[in-house]
Amino acid sequence: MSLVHIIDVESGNLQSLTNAIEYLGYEVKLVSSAEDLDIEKVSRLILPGVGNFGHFVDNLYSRGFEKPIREYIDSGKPIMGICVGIQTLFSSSEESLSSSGLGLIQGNLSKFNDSTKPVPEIGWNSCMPSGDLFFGIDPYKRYYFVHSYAAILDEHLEGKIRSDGWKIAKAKYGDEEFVAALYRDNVFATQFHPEKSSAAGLQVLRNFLKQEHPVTSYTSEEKKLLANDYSNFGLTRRIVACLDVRTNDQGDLVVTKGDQYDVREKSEGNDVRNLGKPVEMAQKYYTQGADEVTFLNITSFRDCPLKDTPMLEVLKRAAKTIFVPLTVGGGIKDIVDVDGTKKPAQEVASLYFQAGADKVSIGTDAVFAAEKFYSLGGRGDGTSPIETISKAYGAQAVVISVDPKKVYVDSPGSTKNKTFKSKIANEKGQEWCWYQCTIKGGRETRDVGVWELTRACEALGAGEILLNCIDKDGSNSGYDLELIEHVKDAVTIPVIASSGAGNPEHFEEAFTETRADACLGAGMFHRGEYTVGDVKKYLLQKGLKVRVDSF
Ligand code: 1PR
Repeated sequence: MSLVHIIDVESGNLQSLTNAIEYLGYEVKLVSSAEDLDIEKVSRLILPGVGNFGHFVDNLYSRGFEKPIREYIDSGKPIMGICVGIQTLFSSSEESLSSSGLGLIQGNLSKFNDSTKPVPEIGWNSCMPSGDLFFGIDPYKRYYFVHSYAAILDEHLEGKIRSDGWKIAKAKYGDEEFVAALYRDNVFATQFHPEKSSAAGLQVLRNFLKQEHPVTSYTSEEKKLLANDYSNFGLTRRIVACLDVRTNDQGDLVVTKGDQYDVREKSEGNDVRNLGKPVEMAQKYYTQGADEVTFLNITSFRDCPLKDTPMLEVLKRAAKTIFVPLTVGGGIKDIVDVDGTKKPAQEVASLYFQAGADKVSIGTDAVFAAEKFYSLGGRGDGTSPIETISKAYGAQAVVISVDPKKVYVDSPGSTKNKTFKSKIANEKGQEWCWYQCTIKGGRETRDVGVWELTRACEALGAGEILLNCIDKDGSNSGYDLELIEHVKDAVTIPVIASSGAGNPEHFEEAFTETRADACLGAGMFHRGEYTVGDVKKYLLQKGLKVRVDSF
């Protein structure tokens, strides 16, 4: 079995990458200190990175990796950079002006323009067709991107990179073209995450490891169906499958599903609804084509010893065979372990990242953080889990899970929170409304609106919003479209619509009538009424681009 070396400077996606390479039949050795990088013995080297450019390159240099990496590159043996790994090949980034990259490419990285599209770019994009793509990168397949900064191309930068002998795979996010992958001699790098890009990404990784450049051909019909369009900034419509997980009365960890968050059967002894086993169900949705899988530990407010958290084991097992992004939520907060030791939220999150999670989602603690943000006059003090996790792992790793309820009022003056006039009046004829945030899975309401909460969390460093709706949860009546637009008006980070999906039409409705960046489904998938594939096929028929790995 061949050995692959991965540079380990504690960046978030190492476990996922390790899992993907092992799945392809290779052995992995993580190298966390420069002394252990014996370049004579290395035949394939990977430089992965996530999070902040400065944090990553400074860490690389302080651990003495610069010299051996340069020597390895000079030796002519294959090296591959991933995400911040590709960025490290450039000279600098607007993200951290005081830090320098390796400078193999004399160019700067800059931030996407967020006045025209959500930033970070999170989702499945494609490379633009061109005659000289490499390592089997396929313009009709989709790859998972998650980043705010990129080598954004203008004529000057593109000309310079090409004249230095690099081949470029270009992608387009909204109106900006950027470097999706690069290749010259023995150096290959991708801005996307092949280890999180399902079968298409694994293929690219395999091609690099084997040093092969296959080309897939398509019929003109297939090309028409699969070709990218830019109606959603170049991203496919992202479908997320969500698993609410808890222990039932028999002590088994089960996937459950509530109606307005009530997960107990109305009859038959009032048991917790048991819809299946978390890992098996997650694998099923991955096979059906889910673009992401989210696990929510819905009884996390009950404390349990950190290392025994059953969700860690779920994540570890799921991440071994599921190669799309995994999010885990529930209990991401500062905790006091049973032996009395304090564990900061960042440490809790890091255990999940090490287990294979790509993002953590924060519910209850996000409400507390927003309340504090406003009490400090609109700023954070650096201590909230949103701030600490975002600083260490990047904004893209921090999702805010919101559990709001609609509240009608007589007039906007009736509350300090942002209101709007709903098209759906209540039984009293009231039209003005706001959405009140709750904590502990809807058990307690707080005097903070979803508008205020999401804006505060964005300012504190969150990268995405998972927008549930207690009124709609489990109703099969479609998403709350007004709520989605209300939140899209509040923030520029991506918003995942959740709660209420009952059929494929509801996904189409949310994608065409709102600016939802992704749509999440739970009950309709768990009950077997529709598969993720059914939803995707329907959206494709309606002209909405989705990721399809195979027909
Ligand atoms: O507060 O940070 O510990 O996180 C707890 C997490 O658990 C939060 O993300 C919260 O949303 C979630 N949660 C808590 N209680 C429940 C419950 O259902 N009793 N589930 C719960 C939230 C919402 C979605 C659901 C959609 C789609 N579930 O995950 O899957 O509403 O459902 P549908 O498509 O069937 O309508 P913390």
